[in-house]
Amino acid sequence: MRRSIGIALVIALLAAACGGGGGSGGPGDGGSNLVNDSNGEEGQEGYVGHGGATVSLDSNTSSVGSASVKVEIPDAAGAGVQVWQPDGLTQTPVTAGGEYQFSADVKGDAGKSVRMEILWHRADGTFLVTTLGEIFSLPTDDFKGFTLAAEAPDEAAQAVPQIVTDAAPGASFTLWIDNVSFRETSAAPGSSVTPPATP
Ligand SMILES: [Ca+2]
Repeated sequence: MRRSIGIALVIALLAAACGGGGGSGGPGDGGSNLVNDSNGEEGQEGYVGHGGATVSLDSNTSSVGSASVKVEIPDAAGAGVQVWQPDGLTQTPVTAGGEYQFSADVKGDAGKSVRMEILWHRADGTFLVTTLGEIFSLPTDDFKGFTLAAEAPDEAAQAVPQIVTDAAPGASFTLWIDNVSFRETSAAPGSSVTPPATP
């Protein structure tokens, strides 16, 4: 418990530090992090390998804290890591019309092409549509922050953010992900705004 409070505080401080402009900022971080914000420090709960990828905790590499989530990705299109609630079975609730932002620090052991995506689903779990981010090459020296922002489409009630290959990469490779957040930055018109977490 003490530890998660400490981590939440660090995130709040980082958000405050980024708020002054520069950086990849955008309109602000808005509401609290809706997904596992353990940053791979205590486990990889909620991080699910997709398309044959396997997920583990790596305490030798990190952008925040001392560990990150290591994703070993096979030579396959659409393979990578999905971010679910910590049980690994529950999607993250969203409100149609709200603005959402998925951000993460990412690194690879090869400059392979990947992309951030958000899979939107209805309340009954049926699939609606995918928001596709820009394809980018993984940085191999240091972690770099990437962000995908999108409005939750009509009927959307839950979402799964993911980072996956756009095409078969030609060889298996490793991706590390840390400092992950998925938050509502602006509520749908007519609904109440999620207040930022108070320190
Ligand atoms: Ca970490």
